[in-house]
Amino acid sequence: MKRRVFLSLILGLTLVSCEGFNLDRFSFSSPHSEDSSMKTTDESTSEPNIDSTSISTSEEEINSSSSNENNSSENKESTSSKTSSSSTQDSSSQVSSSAATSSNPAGNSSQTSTSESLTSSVTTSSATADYDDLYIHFLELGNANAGDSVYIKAGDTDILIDAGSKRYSAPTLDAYIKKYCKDGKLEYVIATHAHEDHIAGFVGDDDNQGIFDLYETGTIIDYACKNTTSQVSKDYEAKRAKEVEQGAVHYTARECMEKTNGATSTYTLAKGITLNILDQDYYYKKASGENNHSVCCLISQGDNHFLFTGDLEKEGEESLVKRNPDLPHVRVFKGGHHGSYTSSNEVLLSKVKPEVVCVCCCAGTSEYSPTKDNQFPSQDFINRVAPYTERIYVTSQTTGWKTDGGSLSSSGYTRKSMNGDITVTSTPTTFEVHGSNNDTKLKDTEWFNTKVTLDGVTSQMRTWPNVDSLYK
Ligand SMILES: [Ca+2]
Ligand SMILES: [Zn+2]
Repeated sequence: MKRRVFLSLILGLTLVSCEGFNLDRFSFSSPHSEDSSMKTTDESTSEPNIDSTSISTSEEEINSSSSNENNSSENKESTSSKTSSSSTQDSSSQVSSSAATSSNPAGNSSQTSTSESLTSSVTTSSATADYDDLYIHFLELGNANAGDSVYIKAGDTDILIDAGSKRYSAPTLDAYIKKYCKDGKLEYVIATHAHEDHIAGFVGDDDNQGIFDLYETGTIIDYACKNTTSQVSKDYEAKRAKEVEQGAVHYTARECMEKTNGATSTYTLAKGITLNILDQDYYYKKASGENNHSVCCLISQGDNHFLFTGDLEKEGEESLVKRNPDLPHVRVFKGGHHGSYTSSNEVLLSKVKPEVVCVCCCAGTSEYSPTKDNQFPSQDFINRVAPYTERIYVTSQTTGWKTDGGSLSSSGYTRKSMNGDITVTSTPTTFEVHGSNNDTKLKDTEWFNTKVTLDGVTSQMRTWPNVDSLYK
């Protein structure tokens, strides 16, 4: 018993330490820093176009909520929005341009393993019969805000990594997920960190039931530490506790690594398909914000590995690489932190050499930053990814920009699909990536190539660096 008391004390101290940090929400080094504190544009309908009424509403909201972290105004706006997603699990037949690779040219999948957690995922391919089907869907969220939600179908198992971007995103997520999840149960849920744009959809609001209301959940894995005291994070944790009361099990990423309270780091999702929770430093110590607390994981099927790091930033990526020396080459990497310059650093990219990078964001949204250079996906992110792959895909984009001196105007633009809902179809040795809207690479999209004039200087939104990409 003494040991238990001691452990409780240690745990308590750890939690206090994690809770005690003050987040600088407006720090420019972390443009996507917190919740809806810089919220600008909301959409009230499922239509991509924002009418002038909703724009003026959101302008008012900007002024009133700019320093309101716990914001009660966390948008209770009702929406019946459903995305116009047309993608289905058979959608691979719709599109032809994306490559299906059958080799592993940059692969380093036969590393000597020092990390137990990855050992089981580093396999060589064998007969397809040994594997269930695997589909990974990067979801478009139905609004012009950055946020993550990745729905995965592995055999009969349903996995959801994050439920962004707003509370009112929940109906959009539900409309998509229920097309594939036929038993009403998400066997695995991962909430990477405590930011609104990753957890709000689990919660919902008075007008929109959240994912936790709509689905039974099996195993919930989430962040070991948080700094924020935001209402949405409290609401998330309260609803998570309710799920546990109703039979779900909950583990923090730290418990997964330490294999305590029944947790483990490797989960078999379906035949030949595993989920590995990846270790990193900020499961154990406080970070200067939520992002570095992100739960990181690898999903593997034969030679195919898929990496998800939430909003992990540079220090976290460095620790991830250090703690996972056998991190394999990955087919697809979810672009870190919505394509922010803070993430997808060379230290990680050089290790995993992604063939495809999928970015969950609304390209160009001024939600977190009014300046062109800092909007997602950032030029720095593009410059760093380009040597590895031209195949960067982004869910949504903004169009119709107005300028305001040196900045893009925070209102007046509209959202439309870029690639749309992006679906990865994996077999043990091949994979395909297709968007529900199109398969256009980021560098060829409308947003990327749009010219804007800021402070008298005209330039494209983004430029593609003069490099020879490993993957075209
Ligand atoms: Ca299920
Ligand atoms: Zn985020």
